[in-house]
Amino acid sequence: TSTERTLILIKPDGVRRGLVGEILRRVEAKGYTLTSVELRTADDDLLAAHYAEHEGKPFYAPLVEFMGSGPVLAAIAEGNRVIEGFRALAGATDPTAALPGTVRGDLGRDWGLKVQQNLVHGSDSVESAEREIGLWFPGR
Ligand code: DAT
Ligand code: MG
Repeated sequence: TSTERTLILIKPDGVRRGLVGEILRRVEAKGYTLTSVELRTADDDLLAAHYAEHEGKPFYAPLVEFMGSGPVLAAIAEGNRVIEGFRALAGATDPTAALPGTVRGDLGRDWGLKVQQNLVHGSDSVESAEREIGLWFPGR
């Protein structure tokens, strides 16, 4: 079977702007199942582990600061090829480049250099999904 799990985060900009319902609606409409959902403000240790692959990059510090600036909605979604499928729903990393029809393309604002304010995170591989789920939802 190709049923997979992925970690979805609705970032602080999405929560602040009241887009939780709209984004989760799209995930469910696609046919994915939400198996865990939690709203929380992440601490620096969690964010450092989550974004370890980006440590040392110029956008790392502002990214971690932004991600800890308010509550995020963390969710586990399950479904057929959900890792690739959620990233397709999310759209390109830069909201300016993200296509219409995607979360970032339809709802993302152009914040100039603040590419980190792109509403959502989705795991990019089976390995990163399991690693990230272990960080955000220990034991699940
Ligand atoms: P994605 O979230 O599409 O998987 P990523 O893993 O490469 O993108 O980067 C993680 C986050 O870091 C991304 O959602 C926004 C931020 N980011 C990435 N590239 C950036 C850049 N060039 N400038 C500013 N922020 C960036
Ligand atoms: Mg990524």
